Amino acid sequence: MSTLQEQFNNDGYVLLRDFLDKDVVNNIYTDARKIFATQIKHVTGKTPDIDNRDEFENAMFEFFEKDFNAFVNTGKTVQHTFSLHKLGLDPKIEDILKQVGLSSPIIGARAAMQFNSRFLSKDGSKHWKLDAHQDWRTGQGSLDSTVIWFPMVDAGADIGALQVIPGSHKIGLQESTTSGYQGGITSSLKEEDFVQTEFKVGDILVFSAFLIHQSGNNITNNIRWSVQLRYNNLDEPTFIERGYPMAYIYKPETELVTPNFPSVEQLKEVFS
Ligand SMILES: O=C(O)CCC(=O)C(=O)O
Repeated sequence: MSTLQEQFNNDGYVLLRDFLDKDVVNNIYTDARKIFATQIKHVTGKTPDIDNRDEFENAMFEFFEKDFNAFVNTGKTVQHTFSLHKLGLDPKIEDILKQVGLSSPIIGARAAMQFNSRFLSKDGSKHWKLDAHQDWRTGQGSLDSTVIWFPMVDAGADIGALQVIPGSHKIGLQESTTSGYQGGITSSLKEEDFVQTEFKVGDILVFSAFLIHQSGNNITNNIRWSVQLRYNNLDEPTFIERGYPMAYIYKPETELVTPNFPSVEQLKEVFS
């Protein structure tokens, strides 16, 4: 067994330094900011420089305050960029999954992105950070289901990089308030058991879906932009026995999002 796999099996995670090309990470980050910039202009009339971090993020906060619905939908739209999904399928990613034991990796859930800041939460709600949880509860895939997490900006304790409990992937599935994203483990956990991870752009955290982890506390005025990739192993016997369950549900809206839209004229214009 390789040292990497031994470390992964023991601790439930490995933090790989300088693993991703910084340009690849930056493209995903840039695509997301450009999408937000379009709606920021539409909603606030401003055109902040996406490379001026404070200026751009202040405009994000203003957008959030002015049109929450458009902000939420834009937040969903940035989850669908080619750059993000290409990375999720990158041979380097496939290779590292194989190195930690997923002989036949398959996507467990859509690649996802988060932009965490207390300024992007309503009325002091904690939606911008996740309590201690195990991702397996949301994915319910193979027992060796694995998550890759990385920030798109340098991230340490101050900006709330992930905190993990080493070895906690072996203590079983813990009781939780719900299985949704906001569910938290109900048993008492000791704060001192959590290890604070720290990242430079390009570093990635690869962890077992059973590893107990939580968002750090972003006390800065900046947004902590991050990516999460989730995989299962098609060869894992209990996954096969359980009929390859797929606990993620994607479904369309039942009602028209924009009533009485589009008009025939608008369609004619598009296809003229
Ligand atoms: O990025 C975060 O703060 C939390 C992410 C996380 O825990 C997860 O995606 O499972």
